[in-house]
Amino acid sequence: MDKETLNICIVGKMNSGKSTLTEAIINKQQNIVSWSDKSYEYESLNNYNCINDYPSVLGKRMLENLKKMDGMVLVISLSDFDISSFREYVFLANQFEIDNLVVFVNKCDLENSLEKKCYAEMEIRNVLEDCSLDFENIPVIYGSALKSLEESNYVNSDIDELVAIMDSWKERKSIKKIKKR
Ligand SMILES: Nc1nc2c(ncn2[C@@H]2O[C@H](COP(=O)(O)OP(=O)(O)OP(=O)(O)O)[C@@H](O)[C@H]2O)c(=O)[nH]1
Ligand SMILES: [Mg+2]
Repeated sequence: MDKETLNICIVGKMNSGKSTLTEAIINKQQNIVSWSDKSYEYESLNNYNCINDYPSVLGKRMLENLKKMDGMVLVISLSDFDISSFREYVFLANQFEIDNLVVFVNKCDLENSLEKKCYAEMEIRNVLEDCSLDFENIPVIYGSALKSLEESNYVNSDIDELVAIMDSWKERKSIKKIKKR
């Protein structure tokens, strides 16, 4: 079966670690097909994934670009946790009907208390529920993009888990309809 090309955007508040996470994902790939400024395509087991490292403030062109996205990685930092900006990105995912979603809670190397993680999880699920998303089934991963990059012996199952989730995604149906027209 032919592999599909999936467009995936990495979004989140300024400094949440989007670019570091993008680098950590790409660092794990054997088959990089192409790259340009802020955009990298690699061949995975099931797909061709084109990862787009978005800026925190989305201008008109970036918003327009969301129409082409099959999936979204929502990055939120645990150390300076800001649920209100997170809500804005979830709102965009909903508005643009991006149904392949994963939340990456970053900077867990700086803030690792179970209490803080439980609080973050509750807040995140509340926002997903408020936006009428399938809030119970959207994966929430806790990790550290920087650790993954810096420490080669760091057991970075967080990034592996993220990569595996993206590889399980399929092209979104609403896009397929547009492409077939
Ligand atoms: N401690 C720690 N620092 C991190 C982690 N990920 C990123 N950082 C740091 O956070 C800062 C911002 O990281 P970036 O990856 O540039 O964040 P960004 O979201 O791309 O930032 P903008 O593009 O400016 O919005 C940098 O100093 C990174 O080294 C992490 O997991 N842990
Ligand atoms: Mg960046």
